[in-house]
Amino acid sequence: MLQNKRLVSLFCLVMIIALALSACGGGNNAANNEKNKNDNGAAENTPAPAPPAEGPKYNFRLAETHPADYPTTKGDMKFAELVKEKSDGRITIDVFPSAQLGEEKSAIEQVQLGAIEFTRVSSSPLGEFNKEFGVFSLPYIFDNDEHVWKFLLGDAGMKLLDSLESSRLKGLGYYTSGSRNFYSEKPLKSLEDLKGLKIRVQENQLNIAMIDALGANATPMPYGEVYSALQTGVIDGAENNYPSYFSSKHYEVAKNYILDGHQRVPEVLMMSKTAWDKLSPEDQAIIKEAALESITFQREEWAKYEKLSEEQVRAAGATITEVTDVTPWQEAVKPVIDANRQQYKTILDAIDAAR
Ligand code: BDP
Repeated sequence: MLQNKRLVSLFCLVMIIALALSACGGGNNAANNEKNKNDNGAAENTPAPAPPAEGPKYNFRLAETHPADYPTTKGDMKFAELVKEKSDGRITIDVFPSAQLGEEKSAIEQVQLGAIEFTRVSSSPLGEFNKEFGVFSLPYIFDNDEHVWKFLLGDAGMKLLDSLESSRLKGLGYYTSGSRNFYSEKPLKSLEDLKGLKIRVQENQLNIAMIDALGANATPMPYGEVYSALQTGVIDGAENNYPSYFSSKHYEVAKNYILDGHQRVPEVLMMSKTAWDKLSPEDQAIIKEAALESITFQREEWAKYEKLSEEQVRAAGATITEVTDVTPWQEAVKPVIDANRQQYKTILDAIDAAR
């Protein structure tokens, strides 16, 4: 009797250990969980369809600030589509537009922690997490879009993207964002008109210095709060490119737009370094390739939407002022460039060389 009891206990112990071992082996990442589900599913419902491809399955999330029809979101979706195609359906990425997963600063933090796997953000808030990216907040450093892209796609631009690794982020590619201009409900015909206005800026210290140098007062705040801040008079104005000015409807509450083109701040598509490190080299290559391939599509979408935005805001009655001579603006912000030249010397030299 005693002997039997001992045997039963021993059997139970062996079973518990076996169960514990199998749980450890299969449960340490989402991909394995997913794989186990399929294995179980296949055993229950025979005949099972053949799995689409060998290798682990992943379902990732991508945080995006803009709405679904905005060119960056379209770029994200193209990227997701290419990843799915290249992985034969093994890797899927769900794009969450309209800041559903949080405003950009919070999205970056969540991606650093690995709570969200991907995000597309502006270089400006990114500059608070990785100093190098602050360079894009320096005003008037690029001549035009061609100049920006010559730099971004060159060695220095790609090295800059790689530098994100030190901030627990994996830079995948850049998207375009045109040039940024000031707007206000108050008349904006010249640099003089900007004096004393309270202007919302992206959350980056260099923007505050730039606004000070232009004689206005900077109010950093998340993008999603700008419309009501303009409406209630908490701020007098803001600054952004045509597509954002249009899609955010800021033109409804700030109808004067002055085309000084002070910044060209690239958009960055990136992944959590933690999530990246868990991928096989083959899957990493799929993600990197898809990101780079989606750039051309995003730039084409941008060109169309930029044109449409300009037409729409003009049709809605916005007053657009061209700046024929940008020299006084550039002179006003020169102290900001001078104060930061040393810190950004290598990148600024590369930007100059791409001219
Ligand atoms: C837009 C960028 C977006 C930023 C926004 C801003 O595409 O990522 O959040 O500007 O001003 O141009 O915060």
